[in-house]
Amino acid sequence: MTHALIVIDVQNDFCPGGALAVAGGDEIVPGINALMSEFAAVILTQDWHPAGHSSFASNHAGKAPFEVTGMPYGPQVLWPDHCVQGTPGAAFHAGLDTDRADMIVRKGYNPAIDSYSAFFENDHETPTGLHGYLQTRGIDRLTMAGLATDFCVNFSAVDAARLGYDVTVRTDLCRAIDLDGSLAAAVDGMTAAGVTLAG
Ligand code: VGL
Ligand code: ZN
Repeated sequence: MTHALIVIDVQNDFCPGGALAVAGGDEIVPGINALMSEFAAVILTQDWHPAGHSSFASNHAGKAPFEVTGMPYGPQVLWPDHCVQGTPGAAFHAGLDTDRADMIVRKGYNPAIDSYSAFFENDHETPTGLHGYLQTRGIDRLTMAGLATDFCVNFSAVDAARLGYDVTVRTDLCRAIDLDGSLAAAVDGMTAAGVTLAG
C-alpha cells in the first residue's frame, strides 16, 4: 500500500489569534512536521475562500457567526470571515514544513458552496480533484491530521473511507471547534464509516 499524509487546513485563521481560532490549533504543528518523513507522499489542504463567501455570517443579514442556515445543498454553519484568499489568515502556520508537500489542495473557492472535505464540496458531489490525484499516484492508504477535527478533518476522513481508502486520523495531531456536540458526533460518524482513530 502507498501511504500518504494529508494535512488539513493548518492555517493562521484556525490557530490562536486567527479569525476562527481553534483552541490549541498551533500545538499540533511540530508533531505533524515530525510525521512527514514517514510517508511516501505529503499533501496539504488550504481553506481558500473568496471575500464575501456564502459560508460567512457577514453575508447573511440578521445572522451571527456559529448560527446554522439552510443552503440549497443542506444546513450550513455560518462562520466568521476566515481564510480569505491571499490574506495572512489564509496562509499556512509559519511553523508548518510546507517544503515537504507534493501537492496543495485548495477548497472553498466556489462562492456559493462551502467545502469542508478535501474530496468534495458540501453538496457532496462536486469533486476537488484530490481523488483523481491520489488514484493516479497509486495511493490507497491515508493518515490525516490538522484542523478542525469535527469539520474539515471529519468530512475528509469520512469521504475518503467511502471512496475506499484505508483511513487513519491522528486525533492527537488534530484540534476541534466543538460546537453543540460536533466533536462527539464527528467521532461517532468517523467510527461508523470505518475510519481508524489513533493517537
Ligand atoms: C473549517 C469551518 C470553516 C475547517 C473550515 O478547516 O475545519 N471549519 N472552514
Ligand atoms: Zn472555511
